[in-house]
Amino acid sequence: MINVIGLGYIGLPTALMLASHGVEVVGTDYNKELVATLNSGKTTFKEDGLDELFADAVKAGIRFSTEYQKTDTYVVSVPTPYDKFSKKVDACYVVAAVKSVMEICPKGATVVIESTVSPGTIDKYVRPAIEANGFVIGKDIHLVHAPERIIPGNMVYELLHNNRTIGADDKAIGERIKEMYASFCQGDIVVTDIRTAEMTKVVENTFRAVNIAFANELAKICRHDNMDVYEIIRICNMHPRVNILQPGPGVGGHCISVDPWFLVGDYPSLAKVIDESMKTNDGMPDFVLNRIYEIMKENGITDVSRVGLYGLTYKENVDDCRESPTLQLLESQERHLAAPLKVYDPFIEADVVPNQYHDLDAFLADTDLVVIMVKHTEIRENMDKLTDKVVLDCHNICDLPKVYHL
Ligand code: SAJ
Repeated sequence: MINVIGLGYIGLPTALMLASHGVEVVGTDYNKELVATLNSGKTTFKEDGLDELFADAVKAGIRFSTEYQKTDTYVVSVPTPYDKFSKKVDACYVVAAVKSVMEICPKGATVVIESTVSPGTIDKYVRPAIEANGFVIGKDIHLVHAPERIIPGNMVYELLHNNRTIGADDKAIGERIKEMYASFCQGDIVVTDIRTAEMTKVVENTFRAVNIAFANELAKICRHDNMDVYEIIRICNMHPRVNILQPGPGVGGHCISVDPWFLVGDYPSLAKVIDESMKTNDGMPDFVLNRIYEIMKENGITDVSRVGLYGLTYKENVDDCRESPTLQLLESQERHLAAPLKVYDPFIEADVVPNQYHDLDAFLADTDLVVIMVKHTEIRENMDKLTDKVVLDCHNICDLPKVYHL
């Protein structure tokens, strides 16, 4: 039996996928409400194909509990926040989960860490937490790092099809865990050492962050001299070896906007390109605020309460607001003691920020300047509703008379 610890955005789909492919699984989370929701037959977030996968896993016998289980294999998938000041990973949840596992697991158990950690975290924090219980790693407890790669918005497909990395001290244990993932994963699974696995995960997200920063920097350069960044990127990308990403109002989510900072935190004098890239991305919400100000002036809009932000999530068609550019923009506004702008997002039912609307028409009725912060399908399908508005389109998705860009 496999005990998956942490039933969030990664742990839940992983547990469901294992269970629906014939593996006996118990999912554990310390959040009683979350476990109660799952036990009542409901999923805890929206994701394409998740409800169907959930139904299959329930049929196959998956169980959810707040208790850690006594078994031979644990998959730890808990959050790894970072310290905003030092930029270093905060491994407290991983360490707490591993300590709880140590209190219950039998000798010979394997602990798989799926959570993203910075290179060296397992040596520095996880091994001591295991050894503190008198266990000898490699003899009494086996340790594996299997970072995930799935992208919110396409998680179920990517869980099945992405290649994976398994880092293990012991090749034979790595191969055993590879078999476990191969129960559902159709991609190639590489077995390497733990340190390499830690580094690859962070490097993958850093690669994307740096490339997004390049696109964002181009947007700023092009704005300065009134050039069309989208046309320039489109033409450059026709070159066989150029593939520039898209500029946007900022970078959110719990991965691309967080993981590269681990390298900056650990190697401040070496990770220069990464540091500048992260600053460029983090500066985008302020850049959007400046654009809003310029566009208001140009259009004689004096009442800031007539400005509305479309989208609150960190990207399109997901219900996750973590580190979202809209939240970053509102925070920046608040620091300047300004009244918060109006906000609407079809994916967010709860009240997360002040001045939040839950109906597109009501939101639009109260706004003259609409800022498209997120390119949800909903707004793409309702472009006609924006024809009499001034629009700041941060994603280059509208073809309307009064459109401004980044
Ligand atoms: N973004 C841009 N321009 C682009 C692409 C993205 O501004 O051209 C923005 C998005 O709007 C969003 C942010 O970047 O705010 C991140 O979105 P994303 O779709 O690039 O990535 P995530 O954070 O949803 O998922 C990433 C993925 N990593 C890579 O593609 C290298 C995913 O595969 C990882 O599993 C995930 O991080 C993770 O959990 O680490």
